[in-house]
Amino acid sequence: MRTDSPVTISRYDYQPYPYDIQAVELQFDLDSESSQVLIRFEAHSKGPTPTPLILDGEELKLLSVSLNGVLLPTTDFKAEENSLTLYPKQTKNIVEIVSVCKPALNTTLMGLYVSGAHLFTQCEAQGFRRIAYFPDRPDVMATYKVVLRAKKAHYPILLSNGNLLASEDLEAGYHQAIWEDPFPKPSYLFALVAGDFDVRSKEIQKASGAKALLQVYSDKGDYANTEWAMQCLENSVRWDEQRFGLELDLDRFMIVAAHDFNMGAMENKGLNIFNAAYVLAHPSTTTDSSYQAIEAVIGHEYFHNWTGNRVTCKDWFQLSLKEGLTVFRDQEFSADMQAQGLDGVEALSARAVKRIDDVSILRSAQFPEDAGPMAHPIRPESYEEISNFYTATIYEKGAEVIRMLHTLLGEQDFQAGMREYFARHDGQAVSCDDFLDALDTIYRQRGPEYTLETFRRWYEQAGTPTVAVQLDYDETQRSATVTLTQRNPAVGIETRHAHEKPPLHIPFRLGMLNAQGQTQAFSLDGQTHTDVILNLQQSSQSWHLSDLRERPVLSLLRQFSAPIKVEYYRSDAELSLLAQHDPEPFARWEAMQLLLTRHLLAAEHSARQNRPVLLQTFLALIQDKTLSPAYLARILSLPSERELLEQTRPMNPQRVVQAKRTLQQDLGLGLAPYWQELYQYHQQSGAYQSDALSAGKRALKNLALNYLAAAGVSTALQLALRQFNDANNMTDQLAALSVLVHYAPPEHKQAALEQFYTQWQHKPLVIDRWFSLQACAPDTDTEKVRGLMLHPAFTLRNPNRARSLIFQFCINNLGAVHTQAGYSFWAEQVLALDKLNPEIAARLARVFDNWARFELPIQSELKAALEHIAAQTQLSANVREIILKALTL
Ligand code: B3K
Ligand code: ZN
Repeated sequence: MRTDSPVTISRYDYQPYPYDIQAVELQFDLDSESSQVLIRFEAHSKGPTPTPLILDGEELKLLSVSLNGVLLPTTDFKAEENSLTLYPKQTKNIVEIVSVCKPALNTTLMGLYVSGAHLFTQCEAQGFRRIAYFPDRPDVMATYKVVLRAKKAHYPILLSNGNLLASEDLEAGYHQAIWEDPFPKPSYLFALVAGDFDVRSKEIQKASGAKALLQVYSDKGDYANTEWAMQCLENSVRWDEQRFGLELDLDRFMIVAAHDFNMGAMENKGLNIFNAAYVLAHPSTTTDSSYQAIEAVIGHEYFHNWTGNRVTCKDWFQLSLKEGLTVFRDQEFSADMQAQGLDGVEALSARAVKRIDDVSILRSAQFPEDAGPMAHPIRPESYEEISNFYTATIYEKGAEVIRMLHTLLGEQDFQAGMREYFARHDGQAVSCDDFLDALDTIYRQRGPEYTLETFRRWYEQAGTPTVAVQLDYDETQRSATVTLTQRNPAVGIETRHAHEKPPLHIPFRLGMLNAQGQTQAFSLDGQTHTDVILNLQQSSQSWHLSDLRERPVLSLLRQFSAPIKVEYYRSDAELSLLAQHDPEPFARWEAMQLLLTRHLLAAEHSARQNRPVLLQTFLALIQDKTLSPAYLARILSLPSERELLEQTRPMNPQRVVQAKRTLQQDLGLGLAPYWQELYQYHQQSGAYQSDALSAGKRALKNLALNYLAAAGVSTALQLALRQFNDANNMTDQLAALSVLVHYAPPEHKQAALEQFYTQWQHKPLVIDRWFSLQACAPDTDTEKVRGLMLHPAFTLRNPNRARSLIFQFCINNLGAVHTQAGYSFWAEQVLALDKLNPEIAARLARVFDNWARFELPIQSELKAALEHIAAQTQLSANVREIILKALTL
């Protein structure tokens, strides 16, 4: 906990570290109460005269410092709260430091900490300094040799990065393992694990023919729940070989599941540590969306082995270099896995489902961030606390930027650019510019007008651009002019010196339909197209399209070709036509979303009058036999409350909640027989299958059940109860419980919740879902949440549990959290969490970033809650940065 004044770190202050650090050796005497760590490394001054050698260290007890074999008296070094400075006299030095840390007292889950009966580490971004004194920055890369010693009875398995060199028993019940990682790495990729685990192992043959050992470690008794993780890991290895030509560079690759973990997972070299929620899977306990999330996260961490580990970041401002690129890679991996074995329209539709899911996340998490006080470019200019910058912008918008590069270059040239990037920078710590330079070299080979110079602005500019579309159709000439005009207004802190920013390079994919909804070809620059990418690079540009048989219906921003907002007025009839016929499945879904959003946000009276067009469009979609169940489930779902809220001005949560409830009810009632039919038709018998087709059927069936229940159809609750009791998988059981929690009378709801708890009380990941469902229930208020916090299964110390109850309530229960009591509860929990785990507390602190855009009195009530937090004297740097930035605006 820090109370000193905030320090802003600027991208322009970068200085290379004055020493080359080589050959790090670590010796750990592990114990949960107190672990002793010896670190030894060579430090060679880069300049001819040695400068002070400044090392980072946090919450460490320093025992001894030696320089070149000489134990230093305390007068010969400077030990401060967060650093240790040595004063070498020669350019080549050997440093040896012994310190102690306290894993059991470490509730931050950064550095070395205890989870259950195990010890884990988390070092990214700045956790290594909580383990040993060292230059804890990503551009200091070294090889590591690690000796782990511990009581064998407590910690029979001892793991670290790289290859196991030796393991042996020692005296008095102790044992040791020696690991060596041959690849130079920054300290943030260091990891160790100690404990007793079940291990699933599989030997595979790499593309080159060499063998590698894949392993998944889990708590004792969880062996049966790691089959899916192993399959995903093997698929990841294969996919990276086949699509990117990148092979696993190690003989051994390990994944370990931890129940206490701050985020999803961590890509430590050869020893990935995972939140158990992204490893453990079993049909009876894991939903379809979790199966897919596990696949995505396992892929993501594995893909970091090249994009992040082999080539890493020069400084933390370059975080999107590894994160945006790796999210793009995991998104493509998941899309390829979902489309596996399909071709043509079916493959397109499967990929579109993944794209829809990704864009929905972008819109509900990143768009608001980009319009609020934390708005930052994908390469930020400054930060106070780096862990606050693991944001949707760095990850999700970063991935969109890479996707645009992929669109501009095409798969073949994009891969050539990747090869160029690795040829230039393998083994280095580099910048986003270095990445762009490699791709630009390939792109420029096409001709003088092909350059990424304008495109680079995506790395400098925050904010979601808006592109207005204008269509001028000339009936006599059978031609049209399409004009795109972009706006990049000031956002966040920029609004203080309001200025419009320069235009970006926006690849805008466009297609055309005729009035019957058939594809309409057109000519552009002498060539015939059915689909084209317009390269918008100026504030406003026009394209002249000819050979049009009739007035076109525009299909805009196909595949969501850029992370922007489109402005273009269309009638309900035109949106309905696109929703029924657009051959590009993303734009088709988008048209339906626009139509639904318009109805949801319209005044209730006019919205209800216009219901027929919605009902007719839904009906046409339900009866369209070419659509896959997964796609149908997406296109028939309403936009999330959070996405809708973003579109109300000023933001009005109660209106959104009410509008969604009413529309669900109307669609439920208006199409009841069809929902009933869909529900019956997509029942599956036999053993659970996690594949995309089976998951799609479950999603559609459960959506139908939800509509029936929302409409108050008498049989819906009986169907839900039967499904709840008979389900052979967690997707169906949880969907049924959700229906009961939302729509059943209180006594039935309570009975179902109790039954579920009794059934799953020994499965923490399922109990997280039990808390979440209740956190989001319409009749839950702060008193109910406080009651649940007293439940013996609740603890604030476990991030998954805190997220399942407190975060879910504050983020997703819009009806209940937007009350005076809700805001006080939120502020109270931010402060309580801040005492334990500042990184997690700062995440909760961000929930009301956009307080100033709410209607009154919400706005002033939220401001008061923020001010209450700001007034505390003992805030962490993490929470303080978030709250003060929110209040500055
Ligand atoms: N690189 C880690 C994130 C670390 C966050 C630290 N506060 C997980 C990932 O993106 O793969
Ligand atoms: Zn990552």
